[in-house]
Amino acid sequence: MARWDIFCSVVDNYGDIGVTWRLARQLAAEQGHSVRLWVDDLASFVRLCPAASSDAECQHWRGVEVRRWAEPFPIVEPAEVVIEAFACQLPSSYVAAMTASGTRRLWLNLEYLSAEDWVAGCHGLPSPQSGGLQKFFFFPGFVEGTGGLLREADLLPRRDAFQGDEQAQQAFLQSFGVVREAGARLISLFAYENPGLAKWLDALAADLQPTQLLVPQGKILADLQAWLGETQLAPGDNRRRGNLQIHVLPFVAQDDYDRLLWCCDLNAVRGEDSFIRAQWAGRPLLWHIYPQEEGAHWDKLDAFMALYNVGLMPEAAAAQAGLWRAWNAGEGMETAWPALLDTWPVLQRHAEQWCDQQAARVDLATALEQFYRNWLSYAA
Ligand code: TRH
Repeated sequence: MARWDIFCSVVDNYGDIGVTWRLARQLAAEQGHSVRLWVDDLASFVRLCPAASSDAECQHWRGVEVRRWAEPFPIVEPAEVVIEAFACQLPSSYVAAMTASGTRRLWLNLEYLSAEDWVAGCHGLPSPQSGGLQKFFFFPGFVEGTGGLLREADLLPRRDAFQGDEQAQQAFLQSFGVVREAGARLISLFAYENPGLAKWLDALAADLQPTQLLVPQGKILADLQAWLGETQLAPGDNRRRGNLQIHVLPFVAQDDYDRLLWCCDLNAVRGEDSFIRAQWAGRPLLWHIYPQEEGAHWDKLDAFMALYNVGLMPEAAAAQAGLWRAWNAGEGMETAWPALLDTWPVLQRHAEQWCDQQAARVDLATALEQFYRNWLSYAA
């Protein structure tokens, strides 16, 4: 067992805390490490872990010590392994303590996820720091030579049990006031603001097959309200337009969000962490990528689609690419959506195969552990 410190600065949204909280729990539960998670915005943490406090200096959840990261930074002994998530700046007093201790410590920068080719070449590279310290870049990824994806050891067995248990799914949905209608397709919707939503909802409302759309509270609600001609949708609200039924959900606890994805036939997800969780659901997905300056996100989107589409029939690959491109461009999906439905069974099978293929790879927490062990033996 070693002591690990993970530093999380919440830049925007929930991805930073979502990833680090998940990683912290897994390192503690599966690798037996003593993990401290330093968070500069506990309010965001509370959204994912509602039982937590938004102002406690120190609290313990799921085997992790969660510490408020504020200035002045307290005097603490640095851990043996230090992770700065997404290039956040470690407190200068903490770095000074690492230098002064005279003990070698593994310092890692956990990077954002990308399927681009250059990632494998940069994963694990050292970066010398002042004071004789060394930092390593750790890149998650989908291919050999990267750090893998976050996946708890029991995730897929738990998913299988839940997906195989109709009653458990019904009870879960009913806890949000949702009753699944026979023959209805279930879609979850988590996305950034998107002007393309209206046309998609038009298409769903006019579709022969009924749809139930489950929308946790978030940025997309304003576009949904505009389409409905309303101003104040709240969790628990249900609306019907044609063959489309809309259910507004609260922002659910992180573990419940997995269950929501497991219930649905298609999951519209965004950013990084929900995007990965939708892949582990083994169901088709629609990704709203986090928009970057100068359109840098389009390269990331294309890189992922190129990987994901390997082995997929060309018609299905084109349909999926058409839908994802339209959604991310904020365009109407009135042609892309029916084209996707035409290849639906193929996309369903492919989502399962992709999930199995990714699950055969080493997960990110295990890859970090292996990196640490190699580093230790190299040091010895
Ligand atoms: O919130 P995000 O848009 O976060 C983003 C991305 O990480 C992006 O890459 C980053 O650059 C930017 O933040 C700063 O999307 P993401 O990554 O999917 O994180 C959402 C988290 O919220 C994820 O852990 C799932 C969780 N979640 C819940 O726990 N309950 C919910 O009801 C919903 C909808 C999400």
